Amino acid sequence: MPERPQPRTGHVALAGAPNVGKSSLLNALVGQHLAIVSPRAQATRLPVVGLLTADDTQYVFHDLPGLLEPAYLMQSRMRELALATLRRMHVVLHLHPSPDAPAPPFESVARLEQSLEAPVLTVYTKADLVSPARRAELASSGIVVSAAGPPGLDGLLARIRAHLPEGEFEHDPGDVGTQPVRFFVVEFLREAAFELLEDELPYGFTAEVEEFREDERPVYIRVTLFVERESQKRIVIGAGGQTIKAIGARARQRIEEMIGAPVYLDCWVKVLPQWRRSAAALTRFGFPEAESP
Ligand SMILES: Nc1nc2c(ncn2[C@@H]2O[C@H](COP(=O)(O)OP(=O)(O)OP(=O)(O)O)[C@@H](O)[C@H]2O)c(=O)[nH]1
Ligand SMILES: [Mg+2]
Repeated sequence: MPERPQPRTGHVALAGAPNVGKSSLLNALVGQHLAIVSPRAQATRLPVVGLLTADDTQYVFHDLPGLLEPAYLMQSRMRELALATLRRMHVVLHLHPSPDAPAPPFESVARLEQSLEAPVLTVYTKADLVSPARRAELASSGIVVSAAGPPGLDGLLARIRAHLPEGEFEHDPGDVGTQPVRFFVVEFLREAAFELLEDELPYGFTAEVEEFREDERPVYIRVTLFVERESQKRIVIGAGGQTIKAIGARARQRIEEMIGAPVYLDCWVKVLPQWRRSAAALTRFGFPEAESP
């Protein structure tokens, strides 16, 4: 009898510049809308973990915030978190949009001082936006994918799998995410803010779960939405409360899909000036302080 192959389990980063399609690819890989997506850059602030267990292989994907030159404290913490995650991966996928190929070296995109131990695979995203001939050309220097349909993701998975170590699964094969529902409540509110608020507003927007009563039906979730200025608070509330109602309704729908139960989402808005530049506020909102080297 041939021996059963050992299971493989490994950690895989989806990394690259902002807006290249990292979160969309994560969602396509795990088959669920876990990570928020927006046509506007810098939607992802904190890594989102997505799991795919296929036969004897468990892929633990880490969707990272886009790598950029930080302009203020929140962006510094986003970058530190992304770099710390990159250093513990088995494989790093460097995502770059097919229409903007070729991809620059990952070291220059990430401005790494030391190269990574893990292999870096170039992945050309948004392949549906280029011609079949161009896709064939790009396939000689990278893995060509689209989150919007074919080309399929099986080729990508096969390429990743070859680099994953043998080892037991770390998570239940049926699991898709690892982070608490509270994390996704904030994310889905932020996604609704990207969809419904204009200009700079979504960038100064975040939320915090104050109360979560999951044994009740509907599940009761009370959140505070934070903005940086009084004028923004008025916009978020909207005439007669219509904007905050719309934001809450969109987020609630996503939360209900995730937990499979009806939800009552109770939203309140507060002003927290300059929270993106405040160490205390950022720590409170889940952006860890960098570990000292
Ligand atoms: N046509 C097409 N559009 C895509 C594809 N993947 C992503 N997009 C679009 O590209 C935009 C950015 O996608 P995201 O997945 O949010 O990109 P990201 O790299 O996670 O962005 P940040 O988190 O902001 O760094 C969105 O408008 C997506 O709908 C794709 O395969 N094809
Ligand atoms: Mg993203």
